Amino acid sequence: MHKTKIILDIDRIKKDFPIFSQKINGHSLVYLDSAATAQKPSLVIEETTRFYTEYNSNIHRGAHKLGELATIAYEEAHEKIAKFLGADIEEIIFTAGTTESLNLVAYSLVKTLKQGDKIVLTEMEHHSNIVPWQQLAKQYGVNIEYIKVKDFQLDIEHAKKIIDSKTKIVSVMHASNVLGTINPIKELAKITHDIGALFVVDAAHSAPNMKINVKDIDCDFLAFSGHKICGPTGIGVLYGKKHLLDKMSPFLYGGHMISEVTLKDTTFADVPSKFESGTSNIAGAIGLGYAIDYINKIGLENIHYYETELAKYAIETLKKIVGVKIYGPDENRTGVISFNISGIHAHDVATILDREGIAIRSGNHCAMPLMNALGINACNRASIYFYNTFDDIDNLVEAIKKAKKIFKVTNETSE
Ligand code: C6P
Repeated sequence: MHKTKIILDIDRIKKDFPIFSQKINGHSLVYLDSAATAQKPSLVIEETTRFYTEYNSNIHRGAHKLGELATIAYEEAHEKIAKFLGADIEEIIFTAGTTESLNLVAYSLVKTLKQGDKIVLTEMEHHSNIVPWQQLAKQYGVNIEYIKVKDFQLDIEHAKKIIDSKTKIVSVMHASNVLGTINPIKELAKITHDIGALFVVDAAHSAPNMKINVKDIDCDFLAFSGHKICGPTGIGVLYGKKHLLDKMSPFLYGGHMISEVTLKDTTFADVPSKFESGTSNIAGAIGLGYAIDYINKIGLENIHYYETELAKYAIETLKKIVGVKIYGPDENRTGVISFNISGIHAHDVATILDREGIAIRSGNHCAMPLMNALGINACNRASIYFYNTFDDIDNLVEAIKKAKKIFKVTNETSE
């Protein structure tokens, strides 16, 4: 019997997700890969389908009824996201996902920097918060420094040292998609603003798992993806402070983002349209709006609490298996648990678990610099969301024991 205050009716919640009604390799699906992408509730699937079946139309263009309905639904989605983040509606830009949001910020900001200026990132970033900055920094003669990771946390003393008068942008993930670590984002925002630089937050892994308020964090920009928060793929969000977005030049040029076009020149629309060029992912935005409704109904505080309890149980149980090494803090974390089993390659572990109907991710998790800092090439990652159960963790543990038997890894094996 697991000792926890049950605050969510998981049996009922699970019924909202059609994917759980099928068998995978003859087993009930144990989905522990939500950090890669979360499952979708019927509400999101049905509302996305309803857009296509009942009012599919382009937005902000046609004067006809369908166009009006689609525009209203799309703008409602903007509004839902704004409320979700504690932002104003003009501060919310729909993108294809976190990757595009971070590219947009990087392209628009780095070209305003001078040779010798500095951007500060961290060793634990996802590639999408490293590669755009790195490639642009090369082009504009800008330097990049990385805050070090120590004991699965950001080394704040190191951050204070490298965020200096040359620093113009600091971009940091709120929560790690590998370690689960929740970074001290408000403290970092303050350190950054004290020297007059801009603070960007990659919230891809925090927005699905904990309550966020952009005003409270006092970030200048914040990005997240729809698919990690039960929404569709191919839709994401960039929040930016209005006065900063107003000053920034567009990222993509074309239809919708203009005010006036002549053969000589173009003036641009106001935000957010200035950054939403072409035909948007209308169905995706509407679906994301409904995903946010669904998450709000369950409550992010409840989700975070329940996930933390499950993660605590998983860590305690996994630690009892000889040869299992966990990469991540015990506390102040989200529900991703990265680990290796001595003597078995991560990909082999994931393959054996799959045979048991258990989905986890193995590899570098789009965080090669972090893998280097940890001294490994790859690891397994079980990522928990609110539809997981204590039984899912027990199944994971049993399957890991089975993998050890298959690979004849004895209990005497040292790490
Ligand atoms: N991480 C994972 O398995 P996109 O792919 O653009 O939706 O999100 C990129 C991204 C950026 N930052 C963080 C912290 C993320 O977790 C992700 C997505 C997935 O960890 C897929 S690579």
